[in-house]
Amino acid sequence: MTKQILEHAAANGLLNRRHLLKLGVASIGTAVSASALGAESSLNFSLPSWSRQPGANASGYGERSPHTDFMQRMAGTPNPTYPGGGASRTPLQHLQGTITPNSLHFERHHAGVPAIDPAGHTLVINGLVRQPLAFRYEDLLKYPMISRIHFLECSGNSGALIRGTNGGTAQSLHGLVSCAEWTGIALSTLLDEAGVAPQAQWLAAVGADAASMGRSVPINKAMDDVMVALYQNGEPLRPEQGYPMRLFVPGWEGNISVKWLTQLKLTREAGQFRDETSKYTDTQADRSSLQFTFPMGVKSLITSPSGEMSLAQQGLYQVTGIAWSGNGTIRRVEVSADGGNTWADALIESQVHDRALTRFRIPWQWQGGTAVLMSRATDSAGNVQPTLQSLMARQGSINTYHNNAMQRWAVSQAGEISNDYA
Ligand SMILES: Nc1nc2c(c(=O)[nH]1)N[C@H]1C(S)=C(S)[C@@H](COP(=O)(O)O)O[C@H]1N2
Ligand SMILES: [Mo]
Repeated sequence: MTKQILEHAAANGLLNRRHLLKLGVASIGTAVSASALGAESSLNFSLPSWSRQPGANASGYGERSPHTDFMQRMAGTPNPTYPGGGASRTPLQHLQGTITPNSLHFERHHAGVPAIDPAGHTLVINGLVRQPLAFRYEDLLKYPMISRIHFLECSGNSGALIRGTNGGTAQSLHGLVSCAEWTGIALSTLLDEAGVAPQAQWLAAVGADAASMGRSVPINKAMDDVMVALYQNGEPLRPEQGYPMRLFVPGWEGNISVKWLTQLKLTREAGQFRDETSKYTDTQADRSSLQFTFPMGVKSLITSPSGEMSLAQQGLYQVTGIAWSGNGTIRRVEVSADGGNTWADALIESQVHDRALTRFRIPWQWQGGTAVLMSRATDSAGNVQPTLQSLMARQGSINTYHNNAMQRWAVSQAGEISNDYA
């Protein structure tokens, strides 16, 4: 056994599938031997309290176990000069799989969450169309719907790394990404009904929140795979995610998926909204700005072990994380435990969906020394996740949007894990 453990797939303890199978789960579980369950101790075996009486009754709407209440979104402190403005972040380090529970989906609001009564909400399609249309929520429910599993990521996610932040967790540094099954109406269905005029090149999407947040979507994308989403993981959208309806623009920066959607206006030119001029533009080192950087780059992140966790003892750990790309599926994730000197292929352990979170895992034998854990994803278009240095060499340090660089997690001699800003 020891011999196999030491035959590493890469330097510093990463193990491949063969080693994993040989190690088995016996090395983690508490061994239960015949002697431990001898005649006397089995007589003393007592039922836990929850097994001795009936539990709670069935309920109308489920609650999680109180033992998991520590899994919370991390919301910033409210700012009186920016009422309702802010974000909350998904606790990536506590989650497994690829779907974010609705209650833990990240939030980004520019003027808080409007309390919309669907009976009083309207979606209007106007501008360069043959026939302007207005839909009530009830009308939209009658259309055929599609369901797609996609990530949503704010382009400001991970921006702290470019600002040179020390410390932090997977959640505080990278928690502005989540993934859900979105169900709604293909936007092309509604646009075809309105009849898009040939001159229409853009679609201005506006929300019903007090920010009247608007974004411009190129008509080709709008007709391709954009949807008016009504459901999130099978239930109506949460108010935080845009109830009763939002635009959902697969693979593109989160800001363009306009929540509380109330207007779609077809136009010749882009609307030049605040959030595509003064915000969400990528200012380069020479102070020129790139406008409309839409797809989110290929990215991955080790979620466990990760920042501010500690390794209690030497031995086997499951290094696990998420990978995603706005340009297709995840083809490969490599993991390094020595800061990028050597790499081993991680196992892809979830279904691989287009522009969705994908779960990777690789066993790692920590032998007590210092280590730097990092992951590197490659997508189906052949894009490879960059290092932070190469990303900053390319885009400078003024722009903190669209950071898809690799995260380095340093492991100290004592097993403490921290954000290694290097
Ligand atoms: N109407 C409206 N739409 C909006 C926003 C907003 O504040 N108002 N925030 C945007 C931003 S910046 C992001 S990243 C996503 C976040 O979606 P979520 O809160 O469902 O995670 O919604 C976008 N759509
Ligand atoms: Mo965002």
